[in-house]
Amino acid sequence: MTRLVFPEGFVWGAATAAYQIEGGVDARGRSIWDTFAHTPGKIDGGDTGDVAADHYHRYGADIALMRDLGLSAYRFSVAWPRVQPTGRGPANAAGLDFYERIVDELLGQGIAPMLTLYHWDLPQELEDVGGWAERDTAARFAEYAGLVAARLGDRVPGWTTLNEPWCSAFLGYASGVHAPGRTEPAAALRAAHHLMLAHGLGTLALRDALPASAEVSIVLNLAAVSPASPAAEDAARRIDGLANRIFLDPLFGAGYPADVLQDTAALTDWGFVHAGDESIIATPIDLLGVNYYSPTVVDLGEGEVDGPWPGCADIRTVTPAGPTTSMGWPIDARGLGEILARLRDDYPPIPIMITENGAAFDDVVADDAVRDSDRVAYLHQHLAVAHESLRKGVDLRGYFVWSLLDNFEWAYGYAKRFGIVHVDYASQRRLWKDSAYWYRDVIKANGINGMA
Ligand code: IFM
Repeated sequence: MTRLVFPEGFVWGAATAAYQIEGGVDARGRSIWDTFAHTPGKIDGGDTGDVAADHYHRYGADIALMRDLGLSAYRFSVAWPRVQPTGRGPANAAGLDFYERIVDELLGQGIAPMLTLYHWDLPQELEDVGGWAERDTAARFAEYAGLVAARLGDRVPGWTTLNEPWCSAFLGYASGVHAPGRTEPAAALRAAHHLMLAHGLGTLALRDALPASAEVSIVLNLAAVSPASPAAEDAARRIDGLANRIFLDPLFGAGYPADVLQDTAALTDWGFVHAGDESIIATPIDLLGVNYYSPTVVDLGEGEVDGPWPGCADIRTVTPAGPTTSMGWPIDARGLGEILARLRDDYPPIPIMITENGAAFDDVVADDAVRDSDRVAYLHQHLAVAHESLRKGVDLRGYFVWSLLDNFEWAYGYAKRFGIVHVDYASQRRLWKDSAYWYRDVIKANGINGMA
């Protein structure tokens, strides 16, 4: 059996996000996800993140678990309303204390903290005055970034401004399946721009406060888009514009793509993009995070009512034949390779990390074990593609599994389990799934077996 060995120093990590695992809601301000989750009918089973995996109280044991896995890095997010309960004003010291404890504990265990400032939990007071559809929210984000950096900048080597602005803008403001639950396609495009502006302003604020050695990044959920038939080629171009190029082009200095502006002209004149915004968005970063789960296949046809793609009511996404995860997402690791190759070929050189990759399956606990061979196979396939991409010249520096723990999967609540460690929500007991043992061995060997 061939061995696929990763380069020395390759970062092996796991990722989580504040609202999905922390709980501890009484110690912070309210976010849009508190409001959304407590609105009847929005989340499967009426679940909320009030307790989640109770990481707020159990972070010490969870970090010991990370150490036992052998992680070299841990990607987590800071809940903005813990730091600024209303989204503006001075820092709440107790909120920053909590993240300082996490960071110090990680460093003590030899695990590099990789901190994300925004993984979707906007303070509710900011949404009350318009949320991401309003320009001022970008300025508020930069202020918040500066506060976190002032406290933790001396110890945290990796800083991410935003996680998946596509989801914040288009699931939050167009399809409304995520908080704040708005179905206003024009506002979704405004939100996309203000998120990117927040990224740029946030990067500038971080640069002011951080030592030169700190690395700043953004994490995008890029899509490998393909047409279901030749007739859908233009549809694929339009979806590619809204999934990928609307973020990547301004990030790398090319400004918003002309075809995206044209495709969405019936919704907005893009007057919310002010002179100078695009150069702020293009402020250089050190690293690009890529989250990948499944490919996107599109066809012409009636799209969803209130779909996530502004101006694309004539396009639908289709699920190709083949295996899917319990989310109904097709399993096809080739999309990851396509995205990495495209970044290598079409954009300026930049180090890349796969900052999320993983799968939900219907795990069963039996005899104190979770035999999740489906998840192991999924991770194995994607790591093989990551290795192949390295061989083909992609500057890939690390891989983070999503997720360390089972957690609150947004609109699906606790019904979907992405963790390599099982969480029994009644007892909060953690149980390593087979995938956790497998990942521990991968990390130890710094490699995987070649695919059969
Ligand atoms: O759980 C989410 C995460 O918060 C962001 N990326 C996708 C994951 C799976 O849906």
